Amino acid sequence: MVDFKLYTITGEQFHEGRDLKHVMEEAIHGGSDIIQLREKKGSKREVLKKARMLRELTKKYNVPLIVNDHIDIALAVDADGIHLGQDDLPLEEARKIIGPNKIIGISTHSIEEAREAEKGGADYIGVGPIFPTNSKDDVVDPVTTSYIKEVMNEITIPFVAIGGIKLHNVDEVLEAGATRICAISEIVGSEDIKGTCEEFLVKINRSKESANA
Ligand code: TZP
Ligand code: MG
Repeated sequence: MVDFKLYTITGEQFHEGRDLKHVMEEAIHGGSDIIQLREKKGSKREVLKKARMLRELTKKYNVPLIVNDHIDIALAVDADGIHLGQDDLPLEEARKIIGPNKIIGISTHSIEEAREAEKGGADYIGVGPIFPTNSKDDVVDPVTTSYIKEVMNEITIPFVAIGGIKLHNVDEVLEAGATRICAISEIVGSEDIKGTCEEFLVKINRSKESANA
């Protein structure tokens, strides 16, 4: 079973000229324990090139690599899995293509979507956007932390909270019950990427300890 605490997704519009490899390597050095290549603009070949580079990087550190949208590219570079949204290839079809051993993550915005993903054999779900975000086009309204509570009560597969999560508001997300956090802009747009990841992890770990106390 896949498990992780801090999920970093690429978002080159926030890199401010910094190289993709450098940015993601800093996130890994800061403790990010799963990486997603999310590339909405490039040609297949450009995305493939980035996926190859990130595969090499994540292998070096033994961190799972997930590719957003492109099942063919995920297979071509032997990524650990794919992440799909509600308008992408349905889970059942994706599973047929990618096989039983790869990770499939599904974005969900409602408990109905979460139930469907769980029933269909998703390995984890994204739960969000918790807060408003400018990192995604056509984003739905924030689902707020109340959706986290619904998922906690009912869904047994791992879930990761996403959308507008920053160091200044992550405590609210953790208090609602999330144990896995995903961010784009707060991490890859940070001046100190490694330090930002470390700070997220301090908060995640503190929240886990108090939940277990
Ligand atoms: N899916 C739901 S919200 C979101 C995605 C990809 C964007 C998250 O980016 P940020 O910068 O952490 O708000
Ligand atoms: Mg998608």
